[in-house]
Amino acid sequence: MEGLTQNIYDGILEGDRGAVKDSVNEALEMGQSPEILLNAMIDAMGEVGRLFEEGEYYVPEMLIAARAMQTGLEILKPRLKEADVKSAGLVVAGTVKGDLHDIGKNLVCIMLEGSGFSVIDLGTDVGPEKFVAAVQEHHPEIIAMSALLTTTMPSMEETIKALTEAGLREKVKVMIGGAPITSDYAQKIGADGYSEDASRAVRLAKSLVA
Ligand code: B1M
Repeated sequence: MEGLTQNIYDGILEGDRGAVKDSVNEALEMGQSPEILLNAMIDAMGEVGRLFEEGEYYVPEMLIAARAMQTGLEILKPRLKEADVKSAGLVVAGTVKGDLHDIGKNLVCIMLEGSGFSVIDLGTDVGPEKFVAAVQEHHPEIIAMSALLTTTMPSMEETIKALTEAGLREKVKVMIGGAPITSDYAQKIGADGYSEDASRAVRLAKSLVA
């Protein structure tokens, strides 16, 4: 059984979706607890994040690792629900209005899910009104906004203003990220936090709900 858990860990590090899928299925068939398998996946993703921060992994390695993890997560999801694993918090995520770049945002969502957060992904081109409606409907702990274009960054500030106008700003934390975003910009528009990559986004989200 330990071998299978190790295979899952190694499969994620190597971005080997087939190995992850087979090992997760086999371990579940043998009665392994989904929580133990999830922990192996989270550990592996933590290691991927560390390797990325140290410059040993680049975006392609991080992406294939993330896809491998997503493959494992899809199999585990229904079992985790059955096992009633407590969520670390609910995040509503989206790429802001006018912006169609979603690779980084997807990576952030996968890393958050892999770390125990529940994520509602609103997709791309998400305007302030959609974020506000999602907060009213789902009551998340965190809104996570991504922007890759300098021209779409202002939509983040508009969303924060729209949350304030709807009386929701105190009820939800706002985190932002994306290539043109800086922590100065986050401060300027009144966001609660900024992170420059997906693994730091997890640390930020954890600190925001602590
Ligand atoms: Co476009 N694009 N693009 N593009 N594109 C950029 C962003 C650009 C920098 C390229 C360039 O000119 N050098 C440039 C923006 C210039 C600027 O505004 N300063 C640009 C442009 C101009 C455009 C178009 C306007 C081009 C055109 O049509 N003339 C157009 C706009 C379309 C639109 O959005 N309305 C456009 C279109 C596209 C494609 C559709 C072809 C494609 C997107 C496909 C997709 O996403 N499904 C695309 C791509 C692929 C890029 C580049 C090459 C790569 C982006 C990417 O996916 N990176 C990009 C150049 C570049 O970044 N080098 C570029 C990999 C990804 C993992 O990184 O998204 O940065 P990233 O996410 C990171 C961090 O930023 C962070 O974590 C992630 C992982 O570590 N992060 C967060 C992201 N979101 C976060 C949220 C968080 C926390 C962290 O908390 C909430």
